[in-house]
Amino acid sequence: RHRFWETQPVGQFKDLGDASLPEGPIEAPTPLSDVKPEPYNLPSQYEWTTCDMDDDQTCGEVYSLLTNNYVEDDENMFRFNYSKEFLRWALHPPGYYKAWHIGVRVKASKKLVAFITGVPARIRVRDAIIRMAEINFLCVHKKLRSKRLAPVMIKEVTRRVHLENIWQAAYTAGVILPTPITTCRYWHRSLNPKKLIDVGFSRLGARMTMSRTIRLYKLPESTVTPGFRKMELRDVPAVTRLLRQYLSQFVVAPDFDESDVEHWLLPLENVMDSYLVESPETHEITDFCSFYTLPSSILNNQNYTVLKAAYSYYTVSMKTPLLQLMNDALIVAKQKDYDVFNALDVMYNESFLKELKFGPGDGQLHYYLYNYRIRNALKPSELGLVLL
Ligand code: NHW
Ligand code: EN5
Repeated sequence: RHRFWETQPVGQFKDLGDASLPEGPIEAPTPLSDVKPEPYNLPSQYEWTTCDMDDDQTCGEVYSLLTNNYVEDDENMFRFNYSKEFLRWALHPPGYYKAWHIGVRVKASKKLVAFITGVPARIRVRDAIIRMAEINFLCVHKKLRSKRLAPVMIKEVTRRVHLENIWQAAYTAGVILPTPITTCRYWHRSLNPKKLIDVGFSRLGARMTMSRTIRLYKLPESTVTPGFRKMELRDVPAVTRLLRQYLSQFVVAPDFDESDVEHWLLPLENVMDSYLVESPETHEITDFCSFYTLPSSILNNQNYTVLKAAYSYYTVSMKTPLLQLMNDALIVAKQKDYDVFNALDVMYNESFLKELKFGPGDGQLHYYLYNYRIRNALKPSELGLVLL
């Protein structure tokens, strides 16, 4: 059924529920001298290219490929539209490898037609902290689909990751592959219900009018938590401590140090928003929330071209109730003109989704590990990892 994935060191469907299989790496590392030193073969019209995302032209080519060919919803009404600034940021975390930003060009025209990336991360699975690659932005041009290019791209990124002596990876997908460590649901909180209904993102509920719907989703003008403010560079040590402590309770979560927090969580205009609660009395940092900006192109609509979406990232509630913290996040997102606020049912998110008027989406997100077996699938609430 899965000609490619059956050959890879991933949990296989036939092994589900086999209690004799140990948890941990599926294959042992090989000596680096045994890693294939030259790239995999592509069909002869194509060539490999390493994409320097600091180069404006290259970044623009990647942006165009993804804008026109990346992930769509099941009815092809919306397509993810990651911005150039977002792509640059997502691909340049501490210790990144340029060789892991891999493109495929047509030899004759140099047109970029496929892409895949990895970035390094330390991910904890139960007690074990493992160096991994986070794989993302796999894309093959629409005209070159179903030609088995994706397996070659995956093998090539795997080879380049192995060359750095890294043997595990984490990735997410909307499709089912062998085999998810957990399956999450997307939830959506309308901020601009009229536009969402106009573009077909949501529907007017039964026995609902537009004005009742607008009233239903109305939010206060300003945040309510005393001491709620934007995160700053000076907050990195306190936020790192808070986040490390909080993430320690989940089965799978990133192992963030201060340089990771500085990169992944500091606010970056139109990319990352992060807020915290500083106690007005003690000046302690007690809570934290963040969301990233990922617009979607609206395909085939006369009135609108982009949907401005915020995606919940990492949240830590120690003193402020999670419900109130997330409500403040909704309020700032509304102030900043986002149309919708999205969240997965990971970590403690279940506890606020219904009360804050999120509704379940029609999309799922499956989480995977490469070359690492987990004995039983996790519940989404046991997962402390959010990929972009
Ligand atoms: S998920 C987003 C993936 N991108 C899109 O959905 C964009 C639109 N679609 C496309 O561009 C986030 C194409 O349809 C793609 C497939 C390129 C998806 N992951 O070339 P063929 C990520 O980026 C398998 C993994 O003919 P195609 C995460 C499929 O099951 N495998 O198909 C990426 C089949 O294998 P099988 C996927 O439609 C994680 C084979 O590809 C997949 O022209 C990557 C068919 O290939 C997906 N999303 O191109 C894995 N979609 O065995 C990283 C399909 O079933 C692993 N396939 O026959 C770790 C690597 C590092 C290890 C380090 C130690
Ligand atoms: C790797 N980083 O399907 C990501 N999105 O629900 C790759 N649905 O937006 C994998 N179909 O339910 C990504 N509106 C996998 C996701 C791919 C994109 C996707 C879904 C997630 C989505 C929307 C629009 C559906 C349009 C028709 C949806 C309902 C919202 C409604 C708001 C009011 C309350 C009830 C729910």
